[in-house]
Amino acid sequence: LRIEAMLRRSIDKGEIFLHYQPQVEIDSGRLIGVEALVRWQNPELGLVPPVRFIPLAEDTGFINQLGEWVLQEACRQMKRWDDAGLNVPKIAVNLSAKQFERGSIVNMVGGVLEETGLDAARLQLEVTESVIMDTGDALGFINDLHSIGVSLAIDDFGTGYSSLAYLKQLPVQTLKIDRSFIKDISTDINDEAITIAIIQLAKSLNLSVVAEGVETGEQADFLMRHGCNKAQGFFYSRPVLPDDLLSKWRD
Ligand code: G
Ligand code: G
Ligand code: MN
Ligand code: NA
Repeated sequence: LRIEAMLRRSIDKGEIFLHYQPQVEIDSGRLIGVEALVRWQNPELGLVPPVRFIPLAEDTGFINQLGEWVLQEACRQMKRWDDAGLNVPKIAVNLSAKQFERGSIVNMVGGVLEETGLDAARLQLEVTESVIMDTGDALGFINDLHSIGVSLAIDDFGTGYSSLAYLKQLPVQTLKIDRSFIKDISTDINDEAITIAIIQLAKSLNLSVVAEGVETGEQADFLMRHGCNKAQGFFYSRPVLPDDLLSKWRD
């Protein structure tokens, strides 16, 4: 309960900030985007991981405020990188199921884009399969988001359940292969088979595919050999602060 009260005040106290993890084109090593990942640094609690405070934020409704703050900050950061001469083509921001419940998600996203001036084509929203399958009228919400020009990625793909018929109908652009499949890609034949199947599925549905949790060059080679040329993971970079991205990627 006390942590809940602390979380409610976290934004105003300036305790919330974002890390950014690069997404890379495997063969060229080019930076193709970043994923924004929220952090909470509290004087008493220290650095609280999102797996601990996102569920709490969801249960208390604070996720709506937090989600809007994250999106605003992510869009503003794109402007700062632009001004500093770093080309970050695209930013991905995670959305939780609770943010779809109020029905005003499109207004929120549209409002933030207008206010920050970020081109909608440079914003990608990440949702999990369960967000899509469990949200009433997900198709409607996703169509609305698509109509204002933002793209959508399905996060943690392969760990939830989603209907392929549904997937075909949705204006989704990207599948992100969950890192649990990538982890043992060179030793576990089931993980290999699943990864190859997801890449093939993406190809046949004309979707882009990004592998998550790439930690080794062998994993990157495997992915490239099987037709996935986009990756995110510690092999390329951990999630970092904006200035670290600048110093590593600006030429
Ligand atoms: O960075 P990592 O520990 O950084 O993230 C753990 C989990 O928290 C991931 O599943 C990620 O999707 C989720 N997460 C990170 N940032 C956000 C955010 O801004 N909003 C939501 N809803 N989830 C987030
Ligand atoms: O669920 P989502 O994909 O949004 O989660 C992102 C999470 O994955 C973050 O917690 C991030 O720190 C973590 N992550 C990113 N790259 C790697 C990696 O290469 N290995 C591992 N183990 N975790 C990673
Ligand atoms: Mn994600
Ligand atoms: Na993921």
